[in-house]
Amino acid sequence: MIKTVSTTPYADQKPGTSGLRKKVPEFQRPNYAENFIQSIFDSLEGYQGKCLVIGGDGRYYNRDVIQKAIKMAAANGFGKVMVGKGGILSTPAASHIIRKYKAFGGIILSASHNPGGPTEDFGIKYNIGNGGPAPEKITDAIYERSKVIDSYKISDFPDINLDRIAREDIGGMIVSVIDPVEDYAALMEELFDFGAIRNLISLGFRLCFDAMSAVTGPYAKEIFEIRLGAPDGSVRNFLPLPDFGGHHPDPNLVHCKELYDEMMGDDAPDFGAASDGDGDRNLIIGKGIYVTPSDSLAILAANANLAPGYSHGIAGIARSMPTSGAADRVAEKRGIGMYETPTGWKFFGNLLDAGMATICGEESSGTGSNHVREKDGLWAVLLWLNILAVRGESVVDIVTQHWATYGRNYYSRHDYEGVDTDAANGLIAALREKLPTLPGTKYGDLTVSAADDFAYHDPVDKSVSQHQGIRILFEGGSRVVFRLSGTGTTGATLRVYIERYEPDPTRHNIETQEALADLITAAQEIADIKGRTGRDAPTVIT
Ligand code: VG1
Ligand code: CO
Repeated sequence: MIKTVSTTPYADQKPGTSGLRKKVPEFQRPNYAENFIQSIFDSLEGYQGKCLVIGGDGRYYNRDVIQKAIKMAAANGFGKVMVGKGGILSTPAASHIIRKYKAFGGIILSASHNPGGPTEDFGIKYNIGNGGPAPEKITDAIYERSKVIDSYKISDFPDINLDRIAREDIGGMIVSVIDPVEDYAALMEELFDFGAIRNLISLGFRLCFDAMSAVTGPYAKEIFEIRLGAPDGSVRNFLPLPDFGGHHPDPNLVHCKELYDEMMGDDAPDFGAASDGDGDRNLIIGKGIYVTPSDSLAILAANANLAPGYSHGIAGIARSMPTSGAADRVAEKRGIGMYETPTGWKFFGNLLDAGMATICGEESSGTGSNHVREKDGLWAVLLWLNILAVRGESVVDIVTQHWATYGRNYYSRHDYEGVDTDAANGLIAALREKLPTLPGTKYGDLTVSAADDFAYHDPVDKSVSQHQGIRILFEGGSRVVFRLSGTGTTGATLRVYIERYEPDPTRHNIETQEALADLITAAQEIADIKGRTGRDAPTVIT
């Protein structure tokens, strides 16, 4: 039976960079999740009788919201729900399932790299029929709806058993509990030369993948150990846990310090990698070398033709604005398109759909291609392995040769987490005000050549997205970028992105923070970070 439940709106359901993210206790407020899910449905048209994909990263509260979402989908008239066994679907796998089965859309339950548990983070995101995150037009509509919603619809059938693969008809709607790994693993086999990678591994190449007790565990076990023959134990922390074992499932040098230390040690494996809570990010570390995500994007784009799925070359590259310009040099040399978008994967969807970009990336450890419409952690790892298998060289050799050919973009991001929200907003507002006066100003030996507030004009649907980050460019091509995070749940996070281009190969071995030291000082001065936030130093440096 369908019930219509009356509700009162919440004022804080504005989706951020990647869906709505809040602390679990906030999501547990009466009707909080229901309001948001109904607001999603109310913002869509034409889904009657169609299929909705539902899955999440296995974090605390995942199963509860999945049950609610299934019952609400039934009450709202969907004809079918496909849900991953155990409530599990990595973000890229969900994107693939939506595309493969031509679903109307999907609901992904994740707060990605944010910690999980009863007092930690949870999130809900809607993806459209192309498999990608809903564009701003839809997320804006969801937010508007959430501010006035007064009822939601839910069916009162008992909870679905999520722990076995089955297909049931429930009050006229089909619920199909599917294997979360199978379709995704098959797609990876189509794109990459598993034979070559298997051969590399059989010759003694050692790889180590840390699933961080998050969603990629079952995928990585199946792909690396079973299909590619890596020895048992190559995949670590492979069991998805509701609290990720108490860690942040964020594959950066802070939260993957153990792996990093091991990769820098004497007996290091040849290749180390990790992914985040929902499986869309990647960390790549070669023996003795960390590969920055911006460099990784450029190197993957330059070598993608070595993998069967990209053997005909790539049409273009897209990167988020704060991502370094390393990929631009590859695009320039190849004579292919290069696109600069705001932060967040939703901005790549149109370029991918239009065939303008094939490979996309973000400095925040996100890389992906037109195989799905999300960034994809395991995809990036597999493309690296495919390249390593074909070239027969080490990661460090491939990276240094890339720099020698294209020059090196020294790059770092400094995050100031948990800053007072008003202080952070004030800092950005003050910068914005200062923009017209900055060109020509000197900071040490650096002279500002241009400064603006990045606005994106989507070449496909012509939509415009304003205020996507403050860019300050210096003479000679270096730059710093300031923006506030749209995924955090406590206070504000100020992100400062710092970049310098160095063409001279004899200057490619400087320690990154040292190579960027004058820009770091300039950034602190221009934004008066200490004066406005009280912080002497960033919380996280990547
Ligand atoms: C961050 C990253 C951004 C990424 C987003 C979602 O956003 O900077 O590049 O797309 O997270 O990734 P923000 O607004 O906090 O800077 V995930 O893996 O959290 O879905
Ligand atoms: Co993620």
